[in-house]
Amino acid sequence: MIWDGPAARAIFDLPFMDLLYRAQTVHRRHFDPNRVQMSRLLSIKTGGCPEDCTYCSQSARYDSGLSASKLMEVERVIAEAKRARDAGATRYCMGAAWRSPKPRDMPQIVAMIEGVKALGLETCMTLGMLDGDQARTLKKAGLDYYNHNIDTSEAHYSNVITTRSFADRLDTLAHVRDSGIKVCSGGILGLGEGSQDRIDMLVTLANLPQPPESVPINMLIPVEGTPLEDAAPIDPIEFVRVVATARIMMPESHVRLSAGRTGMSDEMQALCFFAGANSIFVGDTLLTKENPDEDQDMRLFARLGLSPMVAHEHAREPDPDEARRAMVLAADPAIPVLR
Ligand code: SAM
Ligand code: DTB
Ligand code: SF4
Repeated sequence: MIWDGPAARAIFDLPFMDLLYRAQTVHRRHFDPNRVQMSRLLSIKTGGCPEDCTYCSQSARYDSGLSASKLMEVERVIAEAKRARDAGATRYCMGAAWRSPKPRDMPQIVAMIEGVKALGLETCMTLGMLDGDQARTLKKAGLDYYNHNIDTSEAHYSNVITTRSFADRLDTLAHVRDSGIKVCSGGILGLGEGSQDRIDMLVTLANLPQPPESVPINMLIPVEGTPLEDAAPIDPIEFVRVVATARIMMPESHVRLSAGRTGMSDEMQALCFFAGANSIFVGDTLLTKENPDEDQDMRLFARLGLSPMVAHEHAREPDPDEARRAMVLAADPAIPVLR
């Protein structure tokens, strides 16, 4: 199913109530609306990154006050993962502040994947750009997911990052997909982009040869010392519109409410879950920045009657006509409801 820009725009621009109703309707066709998948993050290599991503605390080009560290010992990663598993995590995501992994780092990375997998956890990594050989090596080690965000639209990309191109990102996503690793790819809202950039980003993701299994929607965490430290915050209603549009355009993907939840009210998060977000990061630290602590998340879940998704729980039976139906209806704003 190929999405075109005008069809995506028509969905995004629906009256808010119609948009949310449609998103929730699509969501219920594929997922249990009261379950949310939970992943835990660990920074296995922090800071000192050569890339110039203007939002990032870990770029060596900006003084965010972060001190750089070396790649973590395998034993320590496994011990942290075990703690996370014992506390209920089902997927473990490991992130490194690299442009791409160096050949000398690969054996250590492979050992981490094997060790974390042996604990019975799903594994996810985000290590920057990969070539085909690297992707195959990670797959062979047992990696389940690879996170690699396109971050924003192609048009806005060079305003945010100049040390690599949008096409480089798509190349890595193709290597990951071809290797058989599941794809996690999304972006950040609040990078000075306009609503058309947000829609274009979703069109790119939805039109990949196969949409990502997981689509993180991050809200910029403004980091002091980076060029985006004073970026204007995104309107929460606009944020929810993006989540709802992502849900309608990628009905079988997990839409992940990622960075920035400490800057969201419970009500905003509830609207995001209603709009179809069904995955979060748990634990009080993301890679370097804050995240709500687990008590806070458990209180929110209790208030909303949400419960954690168990490992390997997937979308309901695929419905090949879903996206087509949404697109046809989007072209006719006189029809407010999906039937
Ligand atoms: N270095 C690797 C890369 O960029 O692909 C992996 C780690 S990187 C920190 C992972 C993702 O975190 C980025 O692609 C970006 O979308 C997100 N991110 C980084 N800093 C952020 C911030 N301040 N606010 C929101 N999201 C952020
Ligand atoms: C993603 O999209 N968000 C996560 C994960 N993928 C690796 C990272 C968020 C990082 C937030 C900023 C920080 O902690 O430094
Ligand atoms: Fe490096 Fe990733 Fe941060 Fe960009 S987002 S500076 S590549 S760690």
